[in-house]
Amino acid sequence: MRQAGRYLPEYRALRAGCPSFLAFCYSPELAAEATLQPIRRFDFDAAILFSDILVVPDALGQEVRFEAGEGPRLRPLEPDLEGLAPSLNPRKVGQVAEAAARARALLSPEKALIGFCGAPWTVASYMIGGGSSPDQQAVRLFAYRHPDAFKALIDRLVEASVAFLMAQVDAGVDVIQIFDSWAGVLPTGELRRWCVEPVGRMLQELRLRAPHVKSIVFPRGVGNRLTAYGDLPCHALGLDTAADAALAARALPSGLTLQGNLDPLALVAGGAALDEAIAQAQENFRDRAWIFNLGHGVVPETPVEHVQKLVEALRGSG
Ligand code: 1CP
Repeated sequence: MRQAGRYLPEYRALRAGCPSFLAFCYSPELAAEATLQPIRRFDFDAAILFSDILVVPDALGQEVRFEAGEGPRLRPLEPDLEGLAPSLNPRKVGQVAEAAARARALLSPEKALIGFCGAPWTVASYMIGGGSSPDQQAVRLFAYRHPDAFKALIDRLVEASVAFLMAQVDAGVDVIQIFDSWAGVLPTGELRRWCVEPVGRMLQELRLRAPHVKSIVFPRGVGNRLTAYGDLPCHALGLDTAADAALAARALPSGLTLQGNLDPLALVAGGAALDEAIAQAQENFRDRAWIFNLGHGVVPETPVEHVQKLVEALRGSG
């Protein structure tokens, strides 16, 4: 999850040495090191590549900046997509791929390395809106007012995102995850059109080009529309904190692995609240193939000892 490393003092120390977040993402040495830090400390089963979903607009030539304490800022796109390159900057993609190759070489073989990208809808929401917004009004209005231009942007992002993922696959990632963090703001028809269908196209292409690679889709905030994802050719579906895990476990095809969905704030709180949340998750997913995860990113104020305790509790229950 995003910001997974920020609660770790060793990440903050490494990050302090690099003034720009994007420069950090494009440094193969720093990004590989940040990828491995949580594994060294907690011996997790899988590492997630240190990068960001906004590397894709940046590598397509859109200006992207990360302001401290403010989140990302992008120069908003014109409706004609003027200024956007037809394909990703190969040098930038190469640096991310090199980070993945280094991390894979340093990880022990039994640990999985997860590569990722944002889903076209979520990446487009930052490209059109110019930053983060709780209801994503700008991109939703753009999609209603300029459906042809928006379709062209989504198609460009499908292609660029598959290329970005394939560069990571060729560098050795074992699993890819597609983050659709803003899927939940859309009405159901729009959700199918701008989220489910384009992500489905990406998965089909990846299946053809990298049949050995496993895939996880994380459509945050979709509630009972999770069932719209049941037919996608992915291996696992990530559930967010607010998803009804027990209902999802009953409603989704039994061959689909579920991932999730402990509340990141239960991890901050620790104590009885954390014990209860762990027990509840184990109960909810009892009869399913399940990848334990949080329902969203680790928040920076999470005590490191609580993460240690969580790992011990999960391992202890075997
Ligand atoms: O300086 C810093 O440390 C900035 C914090 C940070 C980090 C650590 C950002 C800024 N991105 C990341 C890395 C990141 N992003 C990872 C690597 C794993 C790790 O954290 O170690 C991953 C998987 C992401 C994915 C990502 N980036 C998502 C999808 C997941 C999610 O959280 O929903 C999204 C939406 C982003 C955009 C982003 N990156 C960073 C910020 C502040 C934002 C905007 C978030 C928002 O709109 O609220």
